[in-house]
Amino acid sequence: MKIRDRKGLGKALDRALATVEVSDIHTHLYSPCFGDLLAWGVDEMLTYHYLIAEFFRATELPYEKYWAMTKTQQADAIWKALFVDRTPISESCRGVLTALERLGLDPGKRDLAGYRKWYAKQSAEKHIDRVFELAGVKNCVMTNDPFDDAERPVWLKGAKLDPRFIPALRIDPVLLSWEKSFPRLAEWGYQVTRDLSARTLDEVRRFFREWAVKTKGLYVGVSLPPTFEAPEQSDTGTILEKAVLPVCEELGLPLAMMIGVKRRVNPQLRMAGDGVGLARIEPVEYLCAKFPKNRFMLTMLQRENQHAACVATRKFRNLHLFGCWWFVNNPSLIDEITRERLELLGTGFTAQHSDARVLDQVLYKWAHSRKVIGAALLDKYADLLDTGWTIEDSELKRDVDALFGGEFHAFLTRRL
Ligand code: RAT
Ligand code: ZN
Repeated sequence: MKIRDRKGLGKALDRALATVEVSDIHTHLYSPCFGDLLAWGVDEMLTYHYLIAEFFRATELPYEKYWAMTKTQQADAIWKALFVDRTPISESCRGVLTALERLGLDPGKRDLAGYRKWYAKQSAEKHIDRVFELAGVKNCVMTNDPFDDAERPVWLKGAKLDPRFIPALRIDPVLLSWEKSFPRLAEWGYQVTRDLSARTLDEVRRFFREWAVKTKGLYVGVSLPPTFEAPEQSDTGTILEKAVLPVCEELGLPLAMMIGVKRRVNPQLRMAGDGVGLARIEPVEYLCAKFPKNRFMLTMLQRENQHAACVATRKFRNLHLFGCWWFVNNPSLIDEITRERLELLGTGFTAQHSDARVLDQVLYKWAHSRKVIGAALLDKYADLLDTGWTIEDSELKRDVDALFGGEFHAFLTRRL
């Protein structure tokens, strides 16, 4: 069906956005076979680290006192400070309310006890079905770290994955802190030493290969600091070029680079204590040019890095830009970044990932992003109609599918 005007466009776009089945390509969710690692429920949402950071600015409670509380007490304290004593206007707070509303609970009641009661009656399996269906998400990519002591045993005894949860191998410990990590590799039977000798690098490659095969990871991922450099004469530089990228090429796996995080700028906040910094784009350009047979994925944390990331993506077919990550996953910035990307890349990128750590968060992250991305798309299509170009319903659906996961999955197999 041909779309003739902005009104028709709005309707067709709403339909496409409502029916698109999202592939959520970076989350911290786990298949149910990992047991308690899959977080869900209202207390988990309230104690999300994004909210913990906001809580500490709204309370006089000493850090240690908060960390000594039970999860329920922490959730109570956050609820009181951010939802009762203040208006929950921040994106992370609003997210909790959207998720509750999507589940049929009434945020207007402000009834934490009632929400808890409702959750207590749900089973994990049914809740997963419900959340995926309500969020319009068909699958999500996990973050699987062999160094995680809770996760590793599940892989070792053979994880029986729910197919909606797709693995991705996370490699931060080996790539970023070799000095601390090599003794663990040695403990697990790899013949490694502190210095990155040829024999050690051989074994590091064996480690990556074995875990990539064991997890059947869709890609290999790492979060990098703003100071990330390549080429670099360092343990990280050597491991990256001599172990990670060769194995990625051999197995046809992209390396996802998430650049810009400054870990623990306030250590008292623990995992809520990370900050952001301006990164250089040159390392990305160097890697894409030097390793043309490798695929790379890129997301950057600082707002001021977004434009350079788009331009680098234009230059390399082996680079895929994805998501509005963490501190830029806010409506005002998603709006800006999506428009910038559409203008520079057409539909050749992944508009969003959720980064959800709590299952229920996919409800709000995708609801909020759909709305903002939809508004940006509407304007862009309207500009096309103004030229006299015509647009079919089916083309619009094709584009939306591409932006919400289709383009990424095509990138995985596109010939380089
Ligand atoms: O968004 C987050 O929850 C962050 O804490 C990080 O996990 C980040 O997304 C990462 O994957 O390093
Ligand atoms: Zn993440």
